[in-house]
Amino acid sequence: MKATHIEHIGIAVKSLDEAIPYYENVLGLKCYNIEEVADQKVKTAFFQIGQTKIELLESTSPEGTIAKFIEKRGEGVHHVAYAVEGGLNAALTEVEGKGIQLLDKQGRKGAEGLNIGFLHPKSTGGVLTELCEKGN
Ligand code: CMX
Repeated sequence: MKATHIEHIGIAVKSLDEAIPYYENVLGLKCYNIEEVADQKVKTAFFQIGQTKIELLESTSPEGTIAKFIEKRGEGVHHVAYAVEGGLNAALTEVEGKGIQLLDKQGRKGAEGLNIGFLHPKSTGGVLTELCEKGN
């Protein structure tokens, strides 16, 4: 398995409407996509910067992962997503074999048509880590 680049950085925010102006008016980026991922209970906003994206994450439910994260730790960086080559499911199997705890045994559909799989922050030095590949 080889990670090729940082595909995106996920940032938990209370409100997309309140967060987006900082990225557009201060950093000069452009929000090019807003997308809801129903099964993750999030609404996402994307900005491209080089090869990498910034993904803002707003919870659509008080029970959602992002709402719980903000309640416990406040707004801020939530996860780092690495693009992998050689197949996502193969990568997940390989890292599990190296003792990393998987949150997804198999890739599943995420925002922007990506196939994604999460690794538990307790086994990755405290950083919630996502592996991803372009979907078919
Ligand atoms: N980064 C680092 N550590 C985190 C974390 C994060 N994003 N979220 C939780 N933790 C820590 C907690 O602080 C806690 O640490 P302590 O035991 O030291 O207090 C530990 O992980 C377990 O946390 P928890 O609150 O008991 O467990 P949760 O029910 O909050 O689940 C996690 C945490 C990572 C397993 C869960 O958030 C998960 O499965 N995430 C993957 C899916 C996801 O994040 N979806 C939203 C984004 C979707 C998208 O990008 O489209």
